[in-house]
Order: sequence, then C-alpha cells, then structure tokens
Amino acid sequence: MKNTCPLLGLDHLEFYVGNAKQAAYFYEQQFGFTPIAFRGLETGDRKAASYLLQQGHIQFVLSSGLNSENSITETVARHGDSVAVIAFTVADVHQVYKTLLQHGATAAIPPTTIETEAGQWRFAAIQGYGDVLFKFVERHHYQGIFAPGFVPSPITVPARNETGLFEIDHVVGNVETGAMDRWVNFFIRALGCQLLAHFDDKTIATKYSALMSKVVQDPTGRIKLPINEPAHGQRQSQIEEYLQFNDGPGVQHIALATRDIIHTVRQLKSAGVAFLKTPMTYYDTLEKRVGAIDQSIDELAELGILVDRDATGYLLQIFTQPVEDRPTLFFEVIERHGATSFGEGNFKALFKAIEREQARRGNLEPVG
Ligand code: TYF
Ligand code: FE
Repeated sequence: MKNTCPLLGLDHLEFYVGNAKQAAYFYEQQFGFTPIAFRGLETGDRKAASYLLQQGHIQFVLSSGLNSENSITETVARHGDSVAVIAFTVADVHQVYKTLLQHGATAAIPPTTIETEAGQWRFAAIQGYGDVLFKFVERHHYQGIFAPGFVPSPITVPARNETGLFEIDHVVGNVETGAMDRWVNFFIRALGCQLLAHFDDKTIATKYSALMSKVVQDPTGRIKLPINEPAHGQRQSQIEEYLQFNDGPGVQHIALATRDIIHTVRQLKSAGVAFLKTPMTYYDTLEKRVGAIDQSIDELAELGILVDRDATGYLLQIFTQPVEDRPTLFFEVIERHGATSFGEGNFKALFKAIEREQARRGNLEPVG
C-alpha cells in the first residue's frame, strides 16, 4: 500500500510546567537528559521560558509562563505539569494542515513561517485530545539551533546519569469514553495511519481495572500512538482516575526505548526514579511463558522488569510511578527484540500493580 502518511517522525514533546528551570534539572538528573538550548528573559522573551533537553533522538522542551495571563500558566493551573504539545516533523506544513482541516481537525495555529538568518522555520498546529496540541514542524529549510528564538544552553556538559535511552517508542493518550474511536479514525483517515492493535475491556481484564485501547502507527512503524479510554469496571478505572486528576484528556505515558534495559533501569533507580513494583511470583512462571531470552531472569526479577513475547519477538518493559504529584503522567522504559506489540501478556500484572498504587492513594471507592 502507498504510504500516504505525511509524518516523518516525532520531532519533540513540549511540557508545560510550573517551573521549567527545576523541571529541566529533574529530567537531567533522573532521566539523563542533556540541556541543549534555551529561550527566555535573557533572550528577549518576556512571556515564557523554554529549555530544550536531548538524549539520543529524544527531544523534550520544558516551558513555563512568566506571568499569570499566559496560556502556559493557565494550562498548568488546570492540568498540572503535563505534555502540552506532541510535535511531528513533516515535509510540507501547508499541505498537511490543509488535509487535516479537510478531515475535520480543529484549527489551533495556522501555517506560520519564521524567517531567520538560518533559514525558514515553518509550523502549524491543530487541537489534539484535551488541551494537547498536535504540532507539525517543517525544518528542512532551517539550519539553526532547534527553533527560532533559542540559543545554545549555557551548560552543555553531557548528562551525568548516562541511561542509554535513545528514542521515543510510543506516546499514549487517555481520552473520555467514546473519544478513542474518533481519534483513531481521524489518524487513519486524515494522516494515513494504520490500526496496529486493539484491546477491549475483556483483554484488559483484572477484576477491577477496565479500559480499552487502540494503537495507530504511521506505515513505517516509527510513530506509535496508543489511545486509551475508560471501560466500566468494579472500581474507578485507572483512566478515570487520570481524567479526574488531569481534569480532562491528555498524555498518560511516554515509552522511551533503550538497547540495554538492565543498565538503564539500574541508572534510573540509582538516580532516584521510582518504578511500579512487580511481585516475585511473576518470575516463577516467566520462563515457561516467554521461553529463552538473552537476559538473566534473576537480574530482571531484582529490578522488576516485565517480559512479553509476540509472533515476531520479545520485549522488556517497566513502568515508573507518576512523575507528578497528581497521578497523571508516567514513563515506560522498553527494550524491543523484534516484538512490535505492547506487552499484552503483562497487562494483568501491570494493572494489578497500578491498582495497588491507586489503593495507596485512597482511591478504593467502587464505581456504579
Ligand atoms: O502502551 C501500552 O499499551 C502498554 C500498556 O494504562 C499499558 O504500555 C496500557 C494501558 C495503561 C498502562 C500501560
Ligand atoms: Fe506503553
């Protein structure tokens, strides 16, 4: 089939946070990011400060508003620190924007060109789920640093905590009941994405946690975007808890890929990253379930890393606790060995671990 998807890759994720200076320090110290570029008062920006951090191909921008009448500040007041922009690299912003609007997208930022000495920088954005923007950047006529207005970061020493994280594997959105199919269909029709996998509330079955999930990807498989919505269960779904605390839809988790998950998790743990706990009984049946793998099961058990196998290979994954005070955004670390799936065999163990955390947060009321 012809690849009609205009998305060339995930360009960056932008977080709106209360204090970008300190959030940058968190991602540098705990997750091993290197500060690359900056924009703020010192560069003549009176409204916001932004820090670009990089690790492998991963680019995070952390932004804070510098006064109260600022859309960044307002977004943070509502959602807490959160992912505000998912930016994709494209070859032709005008063309993509036109197509998206033809398919019913809500306009956010019409195609804009910024002329600089380093060339032309073009971007546009549509409204994504919740207050998240889907941004499209055309950077092939631009030779400057990250984006116009940014200057090289004054601190350019490489990360102290080298973690081996090298790319974004997937970015997951939580949406309200009924909205999952709407977004999936939009990605398929407007962006030429493909449906990669879907899990109904029966596949994702613990006694309590109920959710449905569909994954779309671009035809090359580089960009994977799962979307979850709550399903009816005996207690509040983890997705409902998210929607309540985030005050609406948004990015639930970001999966970062590594080629050596044991090294990565050791580094992250020693820097203070808190992960969900995996019960030792999980490892009793692991070998039987997934067969031979290259890693030592003892080491995986020591670190709480989960394993799953599909038709094309296996994967290793582990999930952090939420990185905010609100039980909203968390991270996944993933190492793929041929597997293209998302760890279905781990859903039960994973959702039980999430339910234990929900209980610790006092979230035990039965629903319905
Ligand atoms: O991205 C995924 O599908 C896996 C599993 O609330 C998952 O990481 C799915 C739903 C969820 C947490 C993890
Ligand atoms: Fe995931």
